Parts: sequence; structure tokens; C-alpha cells
Amino acid sequence: MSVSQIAVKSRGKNVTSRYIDGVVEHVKTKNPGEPEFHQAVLEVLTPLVAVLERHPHYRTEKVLDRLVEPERVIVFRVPWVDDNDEIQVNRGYRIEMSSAIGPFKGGLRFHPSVNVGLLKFLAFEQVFKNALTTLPLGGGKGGSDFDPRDRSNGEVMRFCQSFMVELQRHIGPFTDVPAGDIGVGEREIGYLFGQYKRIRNEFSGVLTGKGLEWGGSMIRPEATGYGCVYFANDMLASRGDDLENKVCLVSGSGNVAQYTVEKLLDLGAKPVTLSDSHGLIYDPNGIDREKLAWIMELKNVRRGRISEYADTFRGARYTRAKRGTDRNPLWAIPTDCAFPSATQNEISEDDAKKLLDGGVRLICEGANMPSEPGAVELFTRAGILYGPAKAANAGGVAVSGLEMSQDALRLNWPREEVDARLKGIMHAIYEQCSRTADEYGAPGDYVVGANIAGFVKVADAMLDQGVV
Ligand code: NDP
Ligand code: 2IT
Repeated sequence: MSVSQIAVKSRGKNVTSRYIDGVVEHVKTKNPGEPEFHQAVLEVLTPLVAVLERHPHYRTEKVLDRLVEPERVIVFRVPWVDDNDEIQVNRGYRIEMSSAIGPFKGGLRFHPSVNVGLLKFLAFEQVFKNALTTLPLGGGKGGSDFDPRDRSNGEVMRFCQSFMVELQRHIGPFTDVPAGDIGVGEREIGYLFGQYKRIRNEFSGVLTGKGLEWGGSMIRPEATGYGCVYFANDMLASRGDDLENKVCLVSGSGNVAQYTVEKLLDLGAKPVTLSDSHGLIYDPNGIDREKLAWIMELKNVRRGRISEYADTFRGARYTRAKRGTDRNPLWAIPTDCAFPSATQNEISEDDAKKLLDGGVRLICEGANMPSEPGAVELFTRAGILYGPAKAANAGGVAVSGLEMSQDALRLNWPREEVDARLKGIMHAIYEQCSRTADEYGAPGDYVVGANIAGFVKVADAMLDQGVV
């Protein structure tokens, strides 16, 4: 869009809204074909009107223009040899978005859908999420279009080693500290860490999500799911409610989904669904601890499909994933609470309508940007409790920050201590979101609260450090 087109579109708006519109349009022009990045920028910047009006120096100092431009984008070739002696070539990335408040920090995603725009969205979100954790963490994200599913351990190891041959030039415990995300769990972190250590001859906290015996932290595997449920509990408490006996829909069946279910059970709720990219299971009797242990073995050891659940447990139903508007039938099941924990844009506007029709009272996002903009608008308008990803799923990166602290101190805190710190951090995030929403005249709107609170911390650090 040209400058004059932007001017026409913005006619009648005040200078702040015109500035934000201009930045958004500039991002679209400069980053064509990256719809998820455009969506994330729009979602973060839109609620900032109020704070920019109150503090115009953020506009005059062009803070938004600087924030939407990554500090560095690294793209590289990842060649490796598969089990059939065939040469494979993937593409690797690391987006170093902002180091305003600490070293770049964020996960690595291995999934065929990975591209530079998807990772820019995740890195952009990560900047504000990490600011909310109260810890000194900048924001970044990386990964590859490599698909670890259906690959042997040997293939995954050779891929990870080749990926790290290049990535190691750009990361370090004081520079950029990657972790896991979709397709990157403890196995992949192990292979990546081993190769980094070999090349650099250095045993350091360069990655988080490490194994407990070699520098990892207690509670890091559990942290995102547990933290998300702690956040949900804080939201419910604001209305004098709790999770006891609440029916809960959970999507996905990976790291975040599994530990969301575990903490829901601890707090007396009744999780009834899980899914993977092939379909969903609905168990009206509830997924109990025994069933969860079976799922963990299925997904983390045997690496099988969730459909097997319905063949194993009586009363459970399996539905294959569909395409089109009805692509995720999971959200049509009547429920009290929903914990989307699979991937971005998994809740469409249509799904949101079904959730509301089914009586949902709380949405708490374990996945990053799981709700499309139309869905977010419906949740907000309905006045239900809605915990946006950058607040609700910050427990994972928060415990990554605690892992960095333990690595630096060369000691391990016990499980109870890390869990107590996680709970404290999630409560602090909840308080920041709630207080900031009040301050800006939007009580109970955690989208406004999370975006403004995260932004202010990063923006002030940028202003303190000059034009860099
Ligand atoms: P995992 O790889 O452990 O699990 C991902 C799950 O989501 C799998 O069940 C997978 O199914 C499903 N899934 C992935 N992509 C799709 C898709 N395009 N359509 C349908 N289902 C899909 O990843 P995590 O649990 O770690 O991550 C889940 C979400 O949580 C992501 O959005 C991630 O960014 C976010 N997150 C993760 C954190 C962490 O610490 N791990 C921290 C904060 C957020 P299948 O196996 O069939 O592909
Ligand atoms: O999206 C996320 O916050 C993560 N994948 C975790 C990042 C981290 O550095 O622990």
C-alpha cells in the first residue's frame, strides 16, 4: 500500500492510530507473503493506541518501527544423509528479534510448515511474552522445515548435528539461547547440545530444556502446561470460581497438552479431549491419570497416533481431522473451559461461535496464537475469561529462564522450588495483565493488559539504550 493510500484509509483517525496503521502497512509491504507475521503485528499493535496516546514519545522515537524489524535474520542450508543414503536438504532459520531486555530467547520448531514468516510471528510474540515473565530475556525463534515425525533416531540426530554446525556460530549463553517448540523435545535438544559442545568445546547453558542430568531444570517439561493452568486458575479466581469439576477441552497431544491435562487433574477438573494432526479423541468419561500415562508412552516413546486411544479405552470416540470451516470438530463439544495446545490459528471464528454456543466460560491459550482474529473478537465481546498466549503460555520460557539461572550458578533447585517460582511468575504475569487492563480502562481484558505491559517494558529498555 502506498503512503497516499494509507493516508486515505486513515482519514478521520488521530495521529496515533494513523501511525499504527502506517507501521502495519509498512510491515505488510516489506514482508510480503508472511500472513502470520502480519496477523501477530496487527494483534500486538492494535491495543497499543491507548499507551501511545498517553506517552507520545513512543511514537516520536519510532519505537514500533524499530520493534517490527528483527535485529537479525539468519537463514542457512542444512544438508544431511537419510537412512537410505539419500542426500536431503532442509532450510534452517534463527530470527533474532529483540535483545532489548536480555539475550535472544525462544524455541526451535521443526515442522514442514516452517518458513521465515511463521518464525517472525513466533519471534515477535516471544519478545512481549518474555518481557511479561519478569526475567531478563530478549526474544527470538528458529527452526527448520525438517519433519522429525516418521524419521529414525539416527536421522533426527544427523539432522540436528548438521543444523547445529551452522547455528552454533550465532548462539551462546550470553547471546541467544534456543529451546524446544513443536517437533523439538528433549531428544532433539540432546542431539543439538551434544554437537554444540563438541564444536565449541564448551559445556554451558546455551540451550534450555536439557536433560536433568546434564544441566536441565526440574519442571521445565511440565512448565508450559502447568503455567497455563495456573493462569486459568487465577482468571477463574477473579470471578470467585475454580477448576473443580470443570469439563475441559484440550487440543494437541504433545508437550503442552500432556502437562495441561496433568495439572487439570491435580486441580479437580475433567479433561475430555486431545488431538493430533490426524484427528481428535473425545472421552466423555474423562482422561484420568492412568490414561494420561498411556498417552505419554504412546506419544513420547512409541511416537504413535492419538487414534489408538479410542481402540484402547471404552467409551472414547475418534474423529478424523477435516478440511474447510468445520476442520476442527473438537471445538463443537459443549464445555466449560478450552485449552488450545496444538498450533496457530486452530480456532476459527466459526469454532469460536460453537464454543460460545456450547457454554464455554474460559479460553486459556497453551499454543501460540491459536485463535484467529475473528475468534478473539468474539471471546472479548462475549465477556468470557480469555487468556492470550503471550501471558498464558509464558510458563515454559519462564522456567527456561530459571534453567539459565541454575546453569549460571552451577546448581539445581529442587522440584518444589522451581514449581513455586513458576506459580509465582504466572501470578505476577496475571497481576500485570489485570492491573494494566484496569489502568487503560479495559478491566478484565487480558489482551489489552498483556500487550501493553509487555510493550512498555521492552520500549523503555530500547529508549534507555539509544538508537541501536
Ligand atoms: P509438540 O511437538 O510436543 O506437540 C504438538 C502437538 O500439536 C502434536 O499433538 C501435533 O500433532 C499437534 N500439531 C502440531 N501442528 C499441528 C497442525 N498444523 N495441525 C494439527 N495439529 C498439529 O509441541 P508443543 O506441545 O511443544 O507445542 C504446542 C504449541 O504450544 C505450539 O503452538 C507451541 O508454539 C506452543 N508452546 C510451546 C512451548 C513449549 O515449551 N514447548 C511453550 C509455549 C508455547 P502431530 O504430532 O500429529 O503433528
Ligand atoms: O513459545 C515458547 O515460549 C517456547 N517454545 C518456549 C521457549 C523457551 O525458550 O523456552
